[in-house]
Order: sequence, then C-alpha cells, then structure tokens
Amino acid sequence: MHELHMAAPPHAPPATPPPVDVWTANRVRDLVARRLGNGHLIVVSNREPYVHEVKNGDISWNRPASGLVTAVDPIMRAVGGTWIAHGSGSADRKVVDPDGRVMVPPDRPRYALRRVWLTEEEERGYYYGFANETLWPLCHVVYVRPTFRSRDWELYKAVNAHFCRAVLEEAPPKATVWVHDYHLALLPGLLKAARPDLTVAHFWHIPWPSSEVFRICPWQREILEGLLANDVLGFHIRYHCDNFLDAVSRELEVNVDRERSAVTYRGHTTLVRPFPISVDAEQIGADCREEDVAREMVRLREEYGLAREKIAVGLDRFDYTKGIPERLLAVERFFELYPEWRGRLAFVQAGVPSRSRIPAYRSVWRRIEHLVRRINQRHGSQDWAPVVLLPEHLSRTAIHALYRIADCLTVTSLHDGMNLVAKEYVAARTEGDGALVLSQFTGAAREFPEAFLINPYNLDGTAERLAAALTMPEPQRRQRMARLRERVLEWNIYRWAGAALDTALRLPDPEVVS
Ligand code: GDG
Repeated sequence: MHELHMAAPPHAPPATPPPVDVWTANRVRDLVARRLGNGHLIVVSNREPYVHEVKNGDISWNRPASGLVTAVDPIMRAVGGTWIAHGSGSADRKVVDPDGRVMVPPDRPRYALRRVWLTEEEERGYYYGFANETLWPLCHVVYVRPTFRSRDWELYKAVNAHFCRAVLEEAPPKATVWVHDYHLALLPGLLKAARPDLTVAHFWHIPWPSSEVFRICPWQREILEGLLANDVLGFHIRYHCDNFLDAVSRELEVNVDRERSAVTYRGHTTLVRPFPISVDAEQIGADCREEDVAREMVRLREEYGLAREKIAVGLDRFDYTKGIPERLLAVERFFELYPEWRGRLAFVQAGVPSRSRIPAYRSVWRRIEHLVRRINQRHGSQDWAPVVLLPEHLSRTAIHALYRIADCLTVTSLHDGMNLVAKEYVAARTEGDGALVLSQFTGAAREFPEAFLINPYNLDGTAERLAAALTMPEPQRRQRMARLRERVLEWNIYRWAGAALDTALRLPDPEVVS
C-alpha cells in the first residue's frame, strides 16, 4: 500500500471514487411515475424558472439567478407536470396562451409554466414587503431588523389567495402539490381548506430561526397554521426542523412526536423532515468540460487581467445575508497579515445585484463598492488590482469558467439555508483540485466538514483560513476535495427530490416501504 501511494504522481487526477448509490433524473422520474400513477405533480413558487424579456424589440428568455430555480428545474424537466409562478418578465404575457401557460424550457419544452399576474402594488407589498423585508430578515437573523407593516401582510394574504386559485384551476383530483419557500406560507392552508384530496408538501429554502426570534412576528400564528396544513414540510437541516417544532409547541395546541418528527394540529399531521438540497453534480462536471467554458476562461483571464499565481472567487446574489462586506474585509486583512501575497493573488467578486428596491440591499451594495475601491487603493499597484468586481448577471458558461479558474472559492454567508454555490464549485472541480472556504453558518457546512470552515464575523480567522487554503500542500488539499466531491456526487439534486417527493407520495405512512 505504502509503495503504491509513493508511486502516485503528486498531481494525480481525480481521487474521487465512483459514488455508491447514484440518483439520476430517470430514477426520480420512475419513482414519481410509479407512486403518482396517473396523478399530476404541480410545483408552486414565487420565482419562475424562465423569464421572457423584450430586448431591442426582440423577445429573449433567461433563467433567473436563484437557488430554488437551479434546484427544481432539472427535476421538472425529468418528471414533467406544471410549475405555477409569478410572471415577472417584460415579455411574459406575450408568449403565453389565454390561460397564462407556456411550455418550457423554451428551447426544449418539457413541462408547463403557468404564470400568475400581480399588480405593481401587490408585488411591492407581498414580495418586496412581507416576503423580503419581514420574513427574510426574520428567518436569517443577521441583525437587519424585520419590518412589520399591516398593509404588506394584507397583500401577502391576497397574493397567496391568487396562487391558490391558480393551483385549483390546474390541479386534477388527488394531485400532489409541491410548494416552495417563504413567499407562500399561507398557501397550504388555503389549498387544504378548498381541496382536502390534494397532497401538499412544502420546502422552506431558508433557515427557520429559534422560537425566541420568530415569536416577535405579529402574524406568527397564521403563518404556523398555514404551514401545519402541509402533509410534509421540509427544511435543509435538522436544526431548522427543531426550531420549527419549538415554535409550534410554544404557540399552538399541538401534539409533537419528536421520534417521528411529526406535528398533529386539529387532527391533521405534518411530517417535518430535513432534506438537504443539492446540485446536478454530474451535469455540472460535464458542462465544465465543454469547449465554450475553456474559451470563457481565456476571455475572463484576458479581460480582467487574471494572470496571477492564484485566483480566489466569491459568487453571490448581492444580499446582506451572504456576508460580502465581511469577506472583503477579510481579504483586506489577508493582505495586511500576509504581504508576501501582494501581486500574487487576485480576488474576484462576481454576482447579480438583487432586490435593489429595498434600502438594506442598496446600502450593502454601496458598502461593497466602497470596500473594493479602498482595498484596491490601499494594496493595489499599477499593474495589479487585488479585487476585481463583476456585478453582472452571468451566463452558466461564465459561472462554470469562474469555478474552473478559482484556486479557492469563498462562501462567507452570515446565515444561509444551504448555499448551492459551494456545491456547484465542488461539482465543477473535476480534476480534484481547488479549495473551499466555507462559512460555518451555511447548511452546506454540515455536509462539508473537509472544507476550510470559517466564522465570517471573525476577520482574522477568515484571513488565516484563506491563507491555509492557498498554501496547504497539494496532496492534502486534494484529499479534502475528494471527500467533498464524494458527498456532492452521491447526495445530488435527484436524491434530494427523490427523498422529499417519496415521503410525500408514500403518505399516509411513509415509514412503511411499499
Ligand atoms: C436560496 C437560499 C439555498 C448566482 N449568480 C448568478 C447565478 N447565480 C446562481 C448560483 C446558484 C444560485 O444562483 C444561488 O444559490 P444559493 O443557494 O447560493 O443562494 P439563494 O439564491 O439565496 O438561494 C439558499 C437555495 O435557496 C436553495 O434551496 O441554498 O440557502 O438562500 O445556483 O450559481 N446564476 C446566473 N447568473 C448569475 O449571475 N445565471
């Protein structure tokens, strides 16, 4: 054994062993077909998977930068059915039939997208207001104070009712409805009241806070009751399930069975389970080996002068939960603590500005711009910018090229349900090299103990881990990456969907394997 080890070249390709038990698109499709029979699967979310826009007089389409879309679209492409979502694009109304439906993906139709139309006022109150100024900060606990406005709450209720009407129009008897995220907390209650024959499962993509935090919400009771109408309620990790169970135990007359992780309220039982979301790791690996990614790597290197010894990358929606200012401060600290890296490392911060109508988002964006300018002034030179800022909506090809360029990817979220960027990076490193610096406050950290884990509030600590990630001897770094890759290849997006849908489709007793 020892001799064999010694004989291996220092940069031996993939140490990743083949996964033991792989879930594929076909496997999920077969499972759903078997369990659903002639039944129908309906996904409901605020964000639509494809947006049609008018650009220079022509209609084009894109896939929004959203973890939810990244995760659920491959499942719907495999399984078929109907996805109901808010039609937010400038050309969305132009391409639908009279019932608001269009087949997607536009270039290879596989399932129906039914669009729900909202007025400007509804969007402001329900989406920017209650979802993103109330629930988002309430659930993330990053010291941005949630706003509680009665008008937003009224509009949130009204929009949940719109979504309910759309589902009722689309759902044949005994359909399975898979609701997504915090925009639609009341929908399960409305659906079950109108149509008890429906099986309703809900996946909550963001954290659930401790009950001490949640109980400040003036409408907590209605939200908890809405969610307890679900047959299955999923979170990324056990910790969020436990927080939810605590919240319902405190507020409502419920019976909580911790053994089964089930809550019974007014005679109805909800299973509350962790389903850690993931990515299509095989597909990402294959896409990364395409010619267009190699060409994009060359373009990015030339256009942004990324010819340094090492490149570190951050990629996020520009959201205050992602800890981007903290990351930049840690990079600044890194150049102070390790001046020998000046001129040798370039840090690329890429991603899309998001929710910029909300003041907290505008202020984090201003802070990011300010910090980038400051770091480049303080530490840069004529021919070297320590930080390169790419605030654009990037194509998948560009994102894959960035992952391939990155010797190190940094995820410094202050709080994050899962974080798919971390998983995509690992999936993209098919050569088995690279390093992941990862916040301990992401769901992903529970699955990735071999990452370079950090507390983003600790700037010195983050700078030190970044240095460790860059200087660790290659064989050890590869060993760590091999473990990360093993996990992401085995626990992929299809396994996530398979686990969640199987639990819902085997009700009333998913514990008995039929
Ligand atoms: C929520 C939860 C949870 C980023 N920039 C662009 C772009 N992206 C893509 C990434 C990735 C996705 O967006 C972001 O996913 P995350 O998981 O990192 O974050 P959230 O959007 O906050 O997602 C999160 C997730 O839901 C799933 O449950 O993991 O915790 O907050 O796929 O690659 N995509 C494109 N252009 C960009 O510029 N096309």
